[in-house]
Amino acid sequence: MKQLSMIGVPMDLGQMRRGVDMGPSAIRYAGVLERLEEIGYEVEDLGDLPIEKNSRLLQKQQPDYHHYQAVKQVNEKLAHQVSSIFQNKRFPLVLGGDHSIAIGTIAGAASHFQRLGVIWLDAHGDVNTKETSPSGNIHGMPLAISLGYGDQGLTSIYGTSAKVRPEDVVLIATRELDPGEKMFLKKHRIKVFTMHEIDLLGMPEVMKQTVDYLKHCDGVHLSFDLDSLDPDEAPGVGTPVNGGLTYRESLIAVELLHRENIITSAEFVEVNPILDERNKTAEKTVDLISSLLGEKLL
Ligand code: B3U
Ligand code: MN
Ligand code: MN
Repeated sequence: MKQLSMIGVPMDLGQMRRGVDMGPSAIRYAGVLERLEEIGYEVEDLGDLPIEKNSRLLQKQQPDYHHYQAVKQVNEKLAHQVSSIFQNKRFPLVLGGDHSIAIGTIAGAASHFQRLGVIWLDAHGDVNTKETSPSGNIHGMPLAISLGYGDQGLTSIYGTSAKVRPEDVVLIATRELDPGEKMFLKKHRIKVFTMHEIDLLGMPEVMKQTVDYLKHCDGVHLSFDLDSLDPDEAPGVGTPVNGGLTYRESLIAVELLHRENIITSAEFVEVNPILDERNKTAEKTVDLISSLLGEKLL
């Protein structure tokens, strides 16, 4: 039997909009456990990581990195948890929370592979550093941090410096990059399939090239930001950007990843029930998780 451990990270301190802390609840409520059991998984739900929060803490902000200490502490705990899930030979599924939690997930996962590949499905690049960030929001920085760029307290979580190499990363569905992020992606020659490439090539070809590009990696983490979908399809996200993936495009992407059997850990982030319509973004998230893990239409 396939074994999976699910952990919720109700983190909303990596950005300034409240509500994304309810993402794990919304995804559970949409039936993730039942769907995974139906496919044949033995699912362990580890519950939610505790996140210390009070009104004072929410007021206190550091201009360069909002809620720095809280984000750092949670990611340290998350990295340990993800690592022990691997030690127990189970598949780690992390439910966000904002995208700052990728710092911990990737750090925990990277410690179990020689070369961890990362597929980053997102409207954004999330490769800001404090020098380039327009917001000071850490959810716009996790990929840079995993690559070893940014604050040393964050890059050194669960193992010193870089967790992944630039040539082992693929961004997909990108359509809103800050000027400094464009420079970063070009400088490090990171593979990016923007919406332009997806329109031109089609998602099946993009996934084929992605799998081929990462074939030398011994593990691949999928970091799925729900704002990669078009806001018409997934309105319940903190920073919606027009011109995104259709629901069908996002599904074929994860279905093909399942067929190739390369994903060794996954996280689904930025679901914000406050901004959603009748939990439809969380319901689509559950469809995506189930398809990634092997659910079939027939
Ligand atoms: N790039 C901007 C906006 C942003 C990043 N990630 C999301 N929004 N979801 C920033 O603040 O870094
Ligand atoms: Mn993101
Ligand atoms: Mn995003």
